[in-house]
Amino acid sequence: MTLDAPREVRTGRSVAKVYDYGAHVWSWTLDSEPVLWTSERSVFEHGKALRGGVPICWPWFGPGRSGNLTPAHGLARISDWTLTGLDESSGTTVLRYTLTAAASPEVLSGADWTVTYEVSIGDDLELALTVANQGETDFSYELALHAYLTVGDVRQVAIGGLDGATYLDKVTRQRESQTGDVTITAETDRVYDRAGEVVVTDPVLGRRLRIRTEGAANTVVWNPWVAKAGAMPDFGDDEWPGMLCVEAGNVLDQAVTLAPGEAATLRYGVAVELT
Ligand code: TA6
Repeated sequence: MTLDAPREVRTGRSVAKVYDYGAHVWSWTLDSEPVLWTSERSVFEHGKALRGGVPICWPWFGPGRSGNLTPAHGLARISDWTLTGLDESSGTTVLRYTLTAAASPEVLSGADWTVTYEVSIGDDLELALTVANQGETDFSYELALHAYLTVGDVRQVAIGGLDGATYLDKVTRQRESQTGDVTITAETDRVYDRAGEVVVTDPVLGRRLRIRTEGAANTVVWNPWVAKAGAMPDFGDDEWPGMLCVEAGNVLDQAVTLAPGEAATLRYGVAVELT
């Protein structure tokens, strides 16, 4: 079943498209320049993930901590969220979405929870996702805002802010320590044990993307490179140089456990600076 058309949000400098499906921020342009990346090969079918924008990975990341959970990255990104608010003021539009155990028990069974997601579109993009435990028992989850960013040539970008951080290299399955800026010279799939501020310097597009996060323990950096891109039907073979995922989350041993009545918020913001 094809998806309902996305909501289009226009502010002074921004145009964004957001699907209620997955509460998926699909595209965002600032001064007509794409900041989020979208694949021309993405599918738009209920039950399948979109390829690009900012997928919400919840309540697990990838195959989950056990390594055998499907669908990859959990069910939140392929579920119908409810728009519960839309506010426009002084050049910023805020969309509010909810996903609840009552409406979507299959997403995380055996617990009573509400996920609220605020998408703020203006001169910056600000995302805030809150998970609340409304039940009588603890529950745990992994979470990531899996942002796909547009870059001029991923082979020429420098990713600052992770110097000295340890990381799991999911390509080699080794734990490593980062020295200096992260550069992309092959398939790259790393879960860093640090979050906060990351700056993607893009000499081809003449800009820096400044990413600020709160409530995250991990930064994930991903580019599939040639072979992985060629193996994904919803990813064009020649698209990989133009994209870079810089994700914020709480994954693997940084998964979150909420006691009854507790809530936790993950924030992810992108600001564009011309160089
Ligand atoms: O965040 C990086 C990653 O976990 C990669 O391992 C790769 O699987 C990517 O996510 C995309 O996952 P998806 O299920 O959307 O194809």
